[in-house]
Amino acid sequence: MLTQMRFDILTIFPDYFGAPLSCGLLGKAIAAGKVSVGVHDLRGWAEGPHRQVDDTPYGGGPGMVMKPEPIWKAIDAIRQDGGTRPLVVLLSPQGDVFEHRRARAYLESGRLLLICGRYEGVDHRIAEHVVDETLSIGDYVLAGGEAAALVVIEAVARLLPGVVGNPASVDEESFATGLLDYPQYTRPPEFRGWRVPDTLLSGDHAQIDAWRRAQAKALTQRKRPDLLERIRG
Ligand code: JEE
Repeated sequence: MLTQMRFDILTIFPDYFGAPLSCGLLGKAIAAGKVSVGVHDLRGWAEGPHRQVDDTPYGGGPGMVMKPEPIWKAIDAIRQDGGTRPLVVLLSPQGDVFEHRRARAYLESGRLLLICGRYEGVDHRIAEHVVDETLSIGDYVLAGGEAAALVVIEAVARLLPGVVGNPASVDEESFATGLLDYPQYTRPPEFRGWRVPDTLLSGDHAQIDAWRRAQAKALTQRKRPDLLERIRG
């Protein structure tokens, strides 16, 4: 079982990653040496006085496309340094949709290089010939790959042993079990007339477990029947 994870990020906005990598669970995992992240400025591999990383699309159309040469040089340089060769992932609206199962596979790889485009995306030759896979975090359009890269890093890092406080919680959570979470409550027992379900106040743990299982199942049936289909196969 892997106990450490290395992430490399290629971006034209290295500053974007400051706060997210220093706060909360991820910040702690990095401080503890369980996770390491290298943020690489693509412009360092761009040519000319303007360090140009984009150009107009062949065939016309709106916006700009990221040039292949700086991205290829950067990937080649980043994957040479450090021990293990990374799995190279390009964030893109056209990618495979990110899910828990893939987060686990990324953890097993030990090292991930995340390529963040901007503008209208990256010259297709990079997706076809250079990267190992193309990934989307969902069916909506972002302004670039950076926010998606953070989503992937957070989802993978929390699967490392010791990153989440209680390790049992990682295996029991919804996308590991295939069910949505049961509803959670805390004090007070009554708030503005809204009461916590009596079962949870009963102290009867067999009854509480049964209630939670039933709630999780009913909620999944109502909101995500697709998840139940997948459990049944
Ligand atoms: C990487 C550039 C911006 C905006 C045009 C959009 C027309 C690219 N789940 C996810 N959503 N978006 C991304 C993502 C967005 C990116 C880049 C990832 C690099 N952009 C961009 C608009 C368009 N197309 C789709 O419909 C057709 C293209 C992402 C992830 N991961």
